[in-house]
Amino acid sequence: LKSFTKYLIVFIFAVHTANAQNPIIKNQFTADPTARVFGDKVYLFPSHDILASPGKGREGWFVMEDYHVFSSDNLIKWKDHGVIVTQNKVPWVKPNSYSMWAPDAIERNGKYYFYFPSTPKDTTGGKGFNIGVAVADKPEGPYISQEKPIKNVRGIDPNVFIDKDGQAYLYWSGGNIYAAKLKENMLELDSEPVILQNLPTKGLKEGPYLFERKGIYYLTYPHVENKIERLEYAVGDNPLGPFKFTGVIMDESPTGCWTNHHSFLEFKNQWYLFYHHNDYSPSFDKLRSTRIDSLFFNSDGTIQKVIPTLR
Ligand code: FUB
Repeated sequence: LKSFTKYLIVFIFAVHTANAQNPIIKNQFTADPTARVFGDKVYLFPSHDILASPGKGREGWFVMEDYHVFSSDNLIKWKDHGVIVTQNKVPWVKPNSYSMWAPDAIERNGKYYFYFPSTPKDTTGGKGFNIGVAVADKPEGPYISQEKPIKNVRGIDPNVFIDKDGQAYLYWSGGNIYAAKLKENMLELDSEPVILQNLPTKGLKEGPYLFERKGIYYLTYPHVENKIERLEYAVGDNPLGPFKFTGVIMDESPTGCWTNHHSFLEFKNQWYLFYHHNDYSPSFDKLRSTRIDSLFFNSDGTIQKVIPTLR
């Protein structure tokens, strides 16, 4: 009986530990996760949900003032390197606008480029969001923000991709999914923005993420048909498409978190899907937490649907 009890305790702990891995950051809310491998570690660049309070953001809406970066060498233990960019220190961001939405980051020639959307002080180009860049010599910073946002880009949710030939692309959303080439300096567009074609004509509000595997370019995005986002993908044979709708990566949350925002990562020969859910805030879906699940491809390159383990 004694050894059975011991076995039971070990079993319960093992099950608890396995389940306890999601959400992965437990001491603060983290949404819109982009993860990148830099050196031998994974760096996580999420956005940072906080609760509105008097004078701080809009009640019932997204409230986000800064970004942290986290790193891990095993995807289980994460180190918080602290705040890397904060709204009131970015020259072009409207002070106290609490709209530091979904970011992305990439390395080029030994520099780290952090892309983030926010609402600008200067609204002569119209209302809405711009996308800015902050640059660092190390993934954990310090990051120095550019004086102005990227010219000719209006919208949210930047995603950056560097192709095998060295050409970099910026993707973002604003009703449709847009893309343009980036110059070698990673700070300016090198082509006119285009709307990516053959995608759903409605419900493509945000969160594009493009990656390449074995010559297939995967354009992945949340698609909302009935209030809650479903992760889908389309494939093409070059970074600007045309793309062909191919399938669903993750169904709508059954527990009602409206947004889902994701990125893909290959680390130590395994692919992962990073995404978010409101695990720690079941009754308010704008306080979200980062989750990870393993992801598998079929031999024809199609993606197997990821079933999250939601409570
Ligand atoms: O986090 C704020 C917004 O919600 C993001 O920019 C979208 O992708 C959605 O997750």
